[in-house]
Amino acid sequence: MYIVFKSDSSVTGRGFSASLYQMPGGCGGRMTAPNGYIYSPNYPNNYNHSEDCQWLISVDRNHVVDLQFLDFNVERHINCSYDYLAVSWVKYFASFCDCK
Ligand SMILES: [Ca+2]
Repeated sequence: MYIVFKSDSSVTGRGFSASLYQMPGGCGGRMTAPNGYIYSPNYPNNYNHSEDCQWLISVDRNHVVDLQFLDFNVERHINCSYDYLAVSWVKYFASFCDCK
């Protein structure tokens, strides 16, 4: 699983926290993080402008990753063009932002 967090050059938010656990199921990859947490920089204080953070989560064969957001607060934008968290897993890709 590849996770990217980016912010642009203006307006920041608290960022995010998320828990990670590997669970039976899925296939491929190598285990480097059985469980734990990831945070945006400076969390729970605001992250900085122009952040570019990347996490690579590898798990054991026959395991998948359970990623659960505990908090999520980034600059709001209707098209996620400013600050966002992107998650990719083989053919799966998801992008998270505040587009309310
Ligand atoms: Ca921003």
